[in-house]
Amino acid sequence: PEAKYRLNYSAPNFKIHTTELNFHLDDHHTEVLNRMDIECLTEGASLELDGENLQLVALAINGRVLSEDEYSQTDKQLIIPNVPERFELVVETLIDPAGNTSLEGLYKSAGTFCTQCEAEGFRKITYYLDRPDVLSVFTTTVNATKAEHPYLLANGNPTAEHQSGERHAVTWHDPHPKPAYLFALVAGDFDLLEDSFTTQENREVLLQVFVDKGNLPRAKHAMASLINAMKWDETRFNLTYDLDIYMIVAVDFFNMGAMENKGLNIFNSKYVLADSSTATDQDFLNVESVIGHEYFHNWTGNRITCRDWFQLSLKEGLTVFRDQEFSADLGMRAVNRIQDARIIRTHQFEEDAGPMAHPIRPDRVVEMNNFYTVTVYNKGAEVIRMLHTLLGESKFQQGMALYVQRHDGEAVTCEDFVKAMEDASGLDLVQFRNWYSQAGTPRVTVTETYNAENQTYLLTLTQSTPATPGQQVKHPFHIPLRVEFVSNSGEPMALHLLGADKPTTILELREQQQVFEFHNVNEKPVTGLLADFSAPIRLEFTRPETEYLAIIAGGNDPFLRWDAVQQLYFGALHTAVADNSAVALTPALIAVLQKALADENSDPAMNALLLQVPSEEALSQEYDIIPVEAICRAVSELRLALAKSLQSELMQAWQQVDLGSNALNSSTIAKRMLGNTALSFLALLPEDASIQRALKAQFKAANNMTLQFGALQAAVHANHPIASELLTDFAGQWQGETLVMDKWLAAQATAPISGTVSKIQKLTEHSAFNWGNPNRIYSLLASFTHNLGQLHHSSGAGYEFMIAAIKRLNASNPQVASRLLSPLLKWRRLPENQQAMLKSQLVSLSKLPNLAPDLYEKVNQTLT
Ligand code: BAL
Ligand code: ZN
Repeated sequence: PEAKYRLNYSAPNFKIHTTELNFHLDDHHTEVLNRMDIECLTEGASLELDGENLQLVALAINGRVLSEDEYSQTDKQLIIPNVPERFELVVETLIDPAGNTSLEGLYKSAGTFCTQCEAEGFRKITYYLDRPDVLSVFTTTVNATKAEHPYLLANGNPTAEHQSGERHAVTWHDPHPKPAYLFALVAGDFDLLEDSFTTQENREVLLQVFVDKGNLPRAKHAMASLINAMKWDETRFNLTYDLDIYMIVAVDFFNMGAMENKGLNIFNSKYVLADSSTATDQDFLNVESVIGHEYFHNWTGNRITCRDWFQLSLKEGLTVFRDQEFSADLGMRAVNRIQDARIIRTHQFEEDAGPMAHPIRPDRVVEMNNFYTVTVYNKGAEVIRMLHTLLGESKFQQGMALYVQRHDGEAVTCEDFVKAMEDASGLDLVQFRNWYSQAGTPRVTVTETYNAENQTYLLTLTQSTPATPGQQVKHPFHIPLRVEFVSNSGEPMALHLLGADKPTTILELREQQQVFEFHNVNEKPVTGLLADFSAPIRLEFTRPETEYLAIIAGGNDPFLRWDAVQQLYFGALHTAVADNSAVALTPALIAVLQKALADENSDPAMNALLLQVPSEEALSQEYDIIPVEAICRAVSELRLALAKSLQSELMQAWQQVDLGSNALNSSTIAKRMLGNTALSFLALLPEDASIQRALKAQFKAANNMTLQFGALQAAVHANHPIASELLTDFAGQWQGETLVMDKWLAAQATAPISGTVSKIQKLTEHSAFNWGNPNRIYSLLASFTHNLGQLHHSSGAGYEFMIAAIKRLNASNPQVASRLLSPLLKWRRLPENQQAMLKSQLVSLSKLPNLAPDLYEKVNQTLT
């Protein structure tokens, strides 16, 4: 497979004005008739259409069938050398949707025909210019048997219907020119939930959510979330929906979370279906966030799309930022912010430290599917958030308005977005652009000097970014650091930078080393840096426990207070790992947690987050060579130490949860969060009979999955004596409910207990598992790849099992296989024994005949 380079972009030689598609659906022999109105933009250019796994039936230009010597074919292209200036091209192909296990292009699974075209799936449907900068007006006719496929859907508005014997057909027209990756088609039988939304322009939009038969009640939350998203985008971004109909279809077999096809979103059912007996609070929040995300793409992605796939973060980073703000405005802003920061620190920093490190706008790609990453998405959102921090909400919205005004209907670049922000705000964002071009996690180190006599306080910040593959030298970033100050006794302090008349809240670090000078400072401040996690950086600021305690006591920013506790945990863990000693918690830290738990005015959700000690994976990011066993020992000791020290407070917190209530609002969600966290610690104390009763009582609160699953997971992860009983009961109750059984699989795959590998091996034979369904694979196998201790078990069994699974999936679904491979790319950071075993597994994978480009790219990158 060959790499493509961002700098080699050249504009398309052809424009496809209109695309008329006619599908005669059949399980193994679907006929696709594709009629295009094409204009040649570059004289003499040959027409090179993309196409994969297609059987060409006929080809005609302006009604004349082409003979075989007038075109040529490879396994990836159809080339027609001599074409007129403007012409009609008709391509007829045959495809096999039921045999398409890659779930890319048009496929049939569980009785439903559906499509997934982003990034390059449309070429598996018909020959086309499958690139995001070719925009065309699509008209689609879907023809299928009526009994099995009463609903025939495509993008835009329905314009005609036909009946003919056992078959019927519906024609759809989408007036908005779009690239092929936004094309969608669905044919199947569903239950349908309908509602409507009146836009701020007073247009009525029909809203439809299609779900599997019998699931209608589980679609209500998705519909409510869609209405909330439409309203929010009008209020906060002044962006209004533009078609008469908006459809969401939930399907059970889907590689991604969801897809923003114009007017016809196709969703993984996991992000649509939710009721309190089968979905956890987190599932409800995820549905809201993903429904919002896909809806927000209508402007940031669909109306304004990407010029080429290197620009993916143009739409994804921005849309993740928008969905984060949506969830924050509707729910728990501080909790969300901390969870988002945790994703960056755990998973994005890992990507930056590995062989596939890439900037949010990559420069080189072999398989585009490999770049739907936490870097492009989540770090991309952090980059947008930094712009928001530098510009402020009002200027940022002016920048958005200018971006939309300039580029509506176009396929553009990240540069176009930054330019709009720059022009609207008047800020100089030249250096800021390094965030788009440079990979890696910047480290910022801090030193401080207080001069009591002059009452000056100097804060010296130094930045450096480690080399990443292909980028040895890094230039300084423009880093906004939100800052707040407290006194040693925990009182808020206002500090002024030299010459400033307003108290300082943001420091802009631009130099490799920069000194910030504050005047009239009457005592040495305790500086809270990186408030709200204002930049995706590592902060290295060595300070005594007393300073963290001051921030916890008097800090205003929830992220900083949470992070202060995290830093104390990290400190205890580092010492235990370095000295090979038992984890020691200081009395002051225990007192902080006791006080928070006893405080009736504290937010239970924030308390839950304070109690969540760093995961093994999070701690591993702190080491160049990961001492796997020491990390796992230390984290488990820390959990046990907290359970013992806080037992009575944890029991009290648990007792605050109303086991009989299903109410879904921030306050009840927060209490259940804390209750479940408390129970997960208490379960570590198996000899206490009251804890066993608590686990059973909560498990039986069976109308609420948050509670039931919380009890199950607590018992399983603690290896509590009642774990196997609860697992059996849970499976008995939920057999056949695939999304619920996914949780059952995941709880076992993530258990930090020995023997996990052989258990998972057995579970692949359980009826709840299915090698053909991405959700089952993610629940069991992808979850396992985040189980640091068991994946990297010194026996090597974890590696053997995972590489065998990846080899098995190579042919059937390489996109899913490739996702499983990422956590195995860090072999160079493992202790010698594991390093050798994992490397030899990776080498054997690299030699697999017909290795898919998705896997080839990663394995090649990590071994060379
Ligand atoms: N565009 C792929 C799915 C998503 O990010 O919305
Ligand atoms: Zn997206």
